[in-house]
Amino acid sequence: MSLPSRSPHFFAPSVAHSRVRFGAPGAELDPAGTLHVALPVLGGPVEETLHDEAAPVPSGEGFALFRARDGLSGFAVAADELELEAAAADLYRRLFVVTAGLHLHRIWNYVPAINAVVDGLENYRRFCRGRSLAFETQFGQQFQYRLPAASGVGADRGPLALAFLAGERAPRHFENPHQVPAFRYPTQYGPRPPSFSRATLVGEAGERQQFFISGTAAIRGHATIAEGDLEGQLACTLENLRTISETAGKGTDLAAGKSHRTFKVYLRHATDLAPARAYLEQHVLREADEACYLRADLCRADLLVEIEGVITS
Ligand code: 3EB
Repeated sequence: MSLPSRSPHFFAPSVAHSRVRFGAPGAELDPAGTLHVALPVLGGPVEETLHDEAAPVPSGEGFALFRARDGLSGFAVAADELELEAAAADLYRRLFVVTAGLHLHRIWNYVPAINAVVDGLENYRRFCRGRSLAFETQFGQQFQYRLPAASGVGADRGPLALAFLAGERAPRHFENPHQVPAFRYPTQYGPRPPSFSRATLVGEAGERQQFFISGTAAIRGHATIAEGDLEGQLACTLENLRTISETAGKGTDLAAGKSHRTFKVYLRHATDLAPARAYLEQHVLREADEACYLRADLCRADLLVEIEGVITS
């Protein structure tokens, strides 16, 4: 296995950062190495760094790619005119080209008009069908075992955009025993299920580990819990975060005190910021943690909040 061919830039002294920047008017790649996405920032940092000592790598697939010591990061934005299912299938096909020979570690999906229904099918479900078929085409029937942690959230403006981390290290993927794996959700949630695992762990015990927790919400089995009740959804989401952390060997305290932790909190209603922040500061966040609050529509119309984490130890 090897990273994509070394570019002439690889040894250049200029060091790039690959980042996602929130609060933009629409999805856009800028040549300096930033993916801009249209999620309003409610609180916390406006940017998320994927790699901060990276070298740009040329890509023939419309991806901005960055090679760093521990892997490859990159972004792409779909063509504006593509229907969402076709856009998802095309973005993922290109993703598999640029990450050939590597393992996918983490994916973020930014889906415009995520809850809009187009020709009788919700956009998120269209996106899921395109993504799932692309994974199956690439990896065959067993593709479920290769799905990395992901988030799939709404953006106020498109086009569809994606950010990823990949690398040579083989990841381990985890499921939450209290949740049906998303890749096995029944068809009441859409014709093809979402394609992600609940968490992905990269690195062996005793060495540097990155623990990626997917977007996590108030879902038990496959049902949404505490409809219309922010505090009830926060409590269920937090239990799910603790369970997936325990399942991956990181403890129910989400490795508090032993790790660098960053959380992103997606809120459907900007007016939920104050109560959500107060709840999380009381129940999970520590002084040393980074937390970013973003306004986003979520993949089920009845979800008010979704939380993801990156825990590095
Ligand atoms: C859920 O548990 C909530 O479509 O990539 C969370 C994380 C969710 C990732 C995705 C969707 C995605 O089903 C939604």
